[in-house]
Amino acid sequence: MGTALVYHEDMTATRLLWDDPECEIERPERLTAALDRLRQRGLEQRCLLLSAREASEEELGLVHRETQVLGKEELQALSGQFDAICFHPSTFHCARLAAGAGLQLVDAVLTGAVQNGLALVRPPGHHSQRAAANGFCVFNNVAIAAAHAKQKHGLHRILVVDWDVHHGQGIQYLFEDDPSILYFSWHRYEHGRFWPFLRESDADAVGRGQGLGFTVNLPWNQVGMGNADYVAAFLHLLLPLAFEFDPELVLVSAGFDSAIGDPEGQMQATPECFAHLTQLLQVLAGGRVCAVLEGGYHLESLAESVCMTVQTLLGDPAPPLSGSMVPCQSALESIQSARAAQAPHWKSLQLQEERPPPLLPGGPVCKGAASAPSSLLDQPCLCPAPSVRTAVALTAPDITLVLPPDVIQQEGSALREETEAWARPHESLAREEALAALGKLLYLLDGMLDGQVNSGIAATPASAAAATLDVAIRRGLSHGAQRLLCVALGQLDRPPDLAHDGRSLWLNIRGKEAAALSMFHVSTPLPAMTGGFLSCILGLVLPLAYSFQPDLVLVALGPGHGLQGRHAALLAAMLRGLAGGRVLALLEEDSTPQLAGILARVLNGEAPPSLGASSVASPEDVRALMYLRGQLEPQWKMLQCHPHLVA
Ligand code: X5A
Ligand code: ZN
Repeated sequence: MGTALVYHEDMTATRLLWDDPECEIERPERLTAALDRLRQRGLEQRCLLLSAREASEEELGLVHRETQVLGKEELQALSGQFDAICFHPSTFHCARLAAGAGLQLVDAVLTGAVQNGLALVRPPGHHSQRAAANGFCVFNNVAIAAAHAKQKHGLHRILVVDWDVHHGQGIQYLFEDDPSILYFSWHRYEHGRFWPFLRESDADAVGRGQGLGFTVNLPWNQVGMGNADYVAAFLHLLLPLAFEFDPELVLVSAGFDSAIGDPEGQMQATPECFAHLTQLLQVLAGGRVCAVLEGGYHLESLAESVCMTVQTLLGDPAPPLSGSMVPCQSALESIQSARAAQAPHWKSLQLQEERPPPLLPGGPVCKGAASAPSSLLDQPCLCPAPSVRTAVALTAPDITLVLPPDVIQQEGSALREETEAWARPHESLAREEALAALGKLLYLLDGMLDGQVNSGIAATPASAAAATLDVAIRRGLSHGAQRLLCVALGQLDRPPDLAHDGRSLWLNIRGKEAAALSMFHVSTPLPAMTGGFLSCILGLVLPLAYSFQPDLVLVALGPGHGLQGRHAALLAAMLRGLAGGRVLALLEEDSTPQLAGILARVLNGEAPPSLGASSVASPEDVRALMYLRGQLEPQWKMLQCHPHLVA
């Protein structure tokens, strides 16, 4: 449905007219550098370009008490009345354009003209308050957009994700008693020693009155937070609440001063991390994501991070994250204290916050290697952009299968002789239909391993699902995959003679018990309800996957998988964040065209349908999850959300 890019050159006009070391970083080049890079990458050309308009007095009045227009001579005097503000004669025009850009973006998304978008604006907005400019911000662009989405589009639940490195106290103040706006902010805090030095930026500020629990602060008490810390914050704090909240729209206060190189933030997250954060948000609200630029003062880092965000909004898979995925102790302390502060207000956190017994009686004990071989984790994943994003290789191409125009139905098959050689060890693959399906799968898998195709779907005959998956794993490992993640649903056993060399991680989701037979061999029951399914994905599957850092993902829906279509779509959408989106889904031959269709669209970058208000996880589901986390946390560090569990 497309991505909007909202911009107006006039927003480069406001600039510093006198010496002020605090304000000088908020420069016009921030916008031009980002835009130039978007052009260079061919990303601007793929967007629907919208020329920003000025917000009206009435629209500004949704959030602000009064606006004044001043003569130049008064500007410096006026600036002095605020914290970190330097006005320019063009400031008011720019600020009205910035607010207007946010409104246009929300209108474009909520009228269905586009699926999502980014507004590239100056001045930023999230520090601005009802009657005070603050921290380079004049009007609160995102707050105005949120109020407008409620008032003009009748929305009832809006999630605001503020990934800027500063606390958007302006947004917090404006909505602290409003349960229709869930405001999440992480920010450099250093126990209150970082600007804006507010007590109410800490984790225990959770909103007031009706809005209790709808303000979520995650203060970072150290600098240097990186990819693992940011992804852990999303998996263990933001996303559980966001799914429970079930937003109709996601607004992002998209500041990139939280990226590596920024002089304000002093953090370590690489630009690719913003592709992951964006992708993780796209599973909410049917993919209606509106990002509005806030801070970001290192031009190179800003430009790259903006490209990563736009690229992901356009549906491209996120590049793999670099560096080891181990959250630091200070990050875990912060995440834990925010979870504890929010637990009284959110069902999805309650059960998990009560520490369960460490072991289930009689459960097997993890006897894996002490840690993942670091040599394996250090190898870079080479994932050049494939020419085909998604290919579907079904045995009997189904004419009722409606696919987006850029998803291709693969006709090709691997050579007969080669297919037979791979099939030979398996009796169940001897039949003609099984061989035909295998030939198609091998052809598709080779296309993916060669880098021509990014993701795909292949069919497996019901009688040969396990054997087909076995061949796919072996073929993947012998033809270039360094680390293969296999998520197997239903009656599929781990191939018995698959090597325990750390190159494959097997996760089976199906009935019965939770067991970690080794750190590379995990099995967990399929939760019956949406709430349990979500905690399984966010609390187990994704942390394992992000820790393992695979370069190929197989998702197999085997016999009796029992997965609902919308759950399968969510799982596929989220696994697409791994391995540069190199995900192969294996479906049973008699799966419905609807299931194949929804998976194809999701693998191709479309948003999964929203799950709606979700049920709570059952106590048994939570128990299974907590047990596995206890077993596996020492090895797979992204599972951690409690600092004291680590030696
Ligand atoms: C939007 C933004 C930062 C203000 C810092 C003042 N403002 N020292 O990043
Ligand atoms: Zn900032």
